[in-house]
Amino acid sequence: MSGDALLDESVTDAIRQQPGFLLVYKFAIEELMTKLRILSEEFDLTHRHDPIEHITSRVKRPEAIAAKALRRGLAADLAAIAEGLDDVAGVRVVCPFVSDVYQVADMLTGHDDVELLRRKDYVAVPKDNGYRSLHLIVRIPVFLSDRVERVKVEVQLRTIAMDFWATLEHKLFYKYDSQVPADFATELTDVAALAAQLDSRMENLHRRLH
Ligand code: 0O2
Repeated sequence: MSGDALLDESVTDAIRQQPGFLLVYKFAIEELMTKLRILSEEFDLTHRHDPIEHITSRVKRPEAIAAKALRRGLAADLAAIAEGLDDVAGVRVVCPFVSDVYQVADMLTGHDDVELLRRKDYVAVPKDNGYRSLHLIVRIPVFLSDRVERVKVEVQLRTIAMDFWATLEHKLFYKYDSQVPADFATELTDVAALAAQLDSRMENLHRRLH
């Protein structure tokens, strides 16, 4: 067995032997989801517009954590992984309009107990392949029976059009092992530009009504 495979296996074993490691990420997700649901319902009541279409979440699988830790050259221990990986817990917020993406991000990071560690705005500056989303790395306290743990969560905020593109691109190519053929890549980037146009036209309609 290669050194990499051994390292991979020792990380997945360590995670499995300590179920509490992933549990705090699950709790952090639950807290964030509650915050987002409250924002969604309250904003809808007061502004007659719900800025959240739907929310999904996931805790990364032990195998995927091990693979990313290996790619990042992290030590094969859980403390190094908790420190070095930002997306063990992930929440994806899909919004109707681009303005909602920023509004939800501002409302969430305005909470006293939500610490913003990093903000990557791939809406303002899309990735070369056309990927657009607003990424926040936040840290929130999880109150356990004997201690408080401050847990990192990656929050991805995007519109329905951005989600459509990213979901299908992920299925087609993201993490594609071979080189993506150039004409396919160009086609996908063109489609991303179309999705951006749709967002901008729908945003205009939304502004005219609100
Ligand atoms: P998965 O399978 O979705 O979990 P960095 O923190 O900047 O060193 P990292 O962690 O790659 O590097 O951060 P980045 O660029 O913010 O990407 C984090 C996540 O955003 C990815 O998680 C994807 O979910 C999503 N993402 C980023 N780029 C793309 C893209 O081009 N296409 C699609 N469909 N999704 C993208 P993972 O763990 O890479 O993947």
